[in-house]
Amino acid sequence: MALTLYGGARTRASMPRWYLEEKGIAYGWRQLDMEAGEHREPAFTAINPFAKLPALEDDRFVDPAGGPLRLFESGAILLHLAEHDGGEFSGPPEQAAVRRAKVAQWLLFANATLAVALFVPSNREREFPRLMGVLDGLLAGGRPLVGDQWGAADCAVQAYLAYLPIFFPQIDLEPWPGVRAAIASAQASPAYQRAMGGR
Ligand SMILES: N[C@@H](CCC(=O)N[C@@H](CS)C(=O)NCC(=O)O)C(=O)O
Repeated sequence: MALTLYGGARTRASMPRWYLEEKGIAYGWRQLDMEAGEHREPAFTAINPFAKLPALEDDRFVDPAGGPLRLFESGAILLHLAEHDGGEFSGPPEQAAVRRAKVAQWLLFANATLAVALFVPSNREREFPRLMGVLDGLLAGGRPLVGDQWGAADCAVQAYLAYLPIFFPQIDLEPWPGVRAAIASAQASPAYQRAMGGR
């Protein structure tokens, strides 16, 4: 299998896994037993020295340092998949460059800005409503964030938003119908349901 995704129950591996499932990309799935500390064992720290999930092995590419390409960070994994499997950056080079830059922007936003607003308690009061207000407007029409097809940017942003009812059911999403629709559309996707199956 060219692509092997390493994940664990209740980890962000569900994000690239959703992308793979949604796009119908063939991959192997290795679920590590985190409670048993499998992610800290040398077999996995050879793939991600930080011992965190997800990680991806792609043996279509040879790392000049040796072995197949090994990637950690869900955003980097999504960007790689968007490029080589999702066909998100095909077409005229200038348009492809713009789409690639925008996808990178949304992946970084999701992982560095949105995730922090959600999961760092001190940010949840001030930063979170500010981000929700803007996202709500951007998501309102149900259009993809980049280009005209659902892609890595939508996957990352929707996956974090869909954590809201799971981790913070007390947060009232009533003021943000666009955000609620984005969550509902993720939850309704069979590919998302399969990716979240291990939760
Ligand atoms: N920014 C990283 C976060 C990775 C991360 O923190 N993964 C958690 C699970 S969601 C993990 O593996 N934690 C295990 C540990 O820290 O021991 C990403 O998006 O991939």
